[in-house]
Amino acid sequence: MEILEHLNIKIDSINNYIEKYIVDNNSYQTRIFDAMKYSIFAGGKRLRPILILSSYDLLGGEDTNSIMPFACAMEMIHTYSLIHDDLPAMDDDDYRRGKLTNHKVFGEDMAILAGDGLLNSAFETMISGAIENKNPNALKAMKVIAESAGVYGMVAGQVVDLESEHKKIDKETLLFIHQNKTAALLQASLKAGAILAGANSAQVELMDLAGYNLGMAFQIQDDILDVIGDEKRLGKAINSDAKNQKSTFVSLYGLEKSKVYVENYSKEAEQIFASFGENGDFLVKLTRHLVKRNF
Ligand code: GRG
Repeated sequence: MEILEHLNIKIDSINNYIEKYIVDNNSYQTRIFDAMKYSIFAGGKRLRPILILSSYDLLGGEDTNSIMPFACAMEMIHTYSLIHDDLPAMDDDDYRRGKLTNHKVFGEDMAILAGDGLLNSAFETMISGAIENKNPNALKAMKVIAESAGVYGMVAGQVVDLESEHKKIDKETLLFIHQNKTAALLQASLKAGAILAGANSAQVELMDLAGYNLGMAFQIQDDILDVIGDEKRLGKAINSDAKNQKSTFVSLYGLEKSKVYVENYSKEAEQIFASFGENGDFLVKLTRHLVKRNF
């Protein structure tokens, strides 16, 4: 099966589960459900849930449906972060996933709450999943996911990213931002999938390293696309980093050197996935697909 066909099957299945987990109880707060659903069903590659499912498969997990709460929770966390990142107080963007940003449609107050709602729903979904499915490793996986999104992970990356606007920063600071803002959720996805499959600590460490390398390649490609990408394909404005005077790999090293960094980081990830033999094929192809993307 071609990678795109494979990905579309996974995306459909993830979307069906997200529908089940975000349920409007038709009470007074209906608008929050409209706002949450607007952004989570606005498209998106569903990369983080796909990574959880794929690493679970890779490490011998046998009941994919039972880990859907964790996969979908990761997408809820990611979508919350996009809604908040687009707010006027942060990056102040008008388009995301090809549609007006959440605050443009629902107002800033509701967009903040939609993000809060999605973040909380992620934990409600995982806890319900853990109780229902009795996976002995569920708590461990939730800890990894929670840490990746918090003040030792994505929030930390966002803090330093915001503080670094209008400044020239050094490579170490840029690596800190990229690792925490972007790679942390990818690392956590691959680790959580492995943990839920009952992998041993050496295998979980390998997933961590692969996630770091994939995450860095993914973010540097994002930096590149912010300069040379096509707005229609990306579903958002380009030159956003320049507008906010952010340092990126492209501003620090130029386009050509940035492309070499993407290639080197992605090769590291691919080698780790390939070390699992044929079972690693999907993740090798996914890595290639992501770093060659123009969307
Ligand atoms: C608000 C705490 C907080 C964090 C925000 C996600 C984020 C951190 C900022 C968004 C801007 C950005 C460039 C983030 C880096 C990660 C990234 C490339 C996000 C876009 O992810 P994709 O390409 O998006 O997977 P889709 O729409 O496909 O899900």
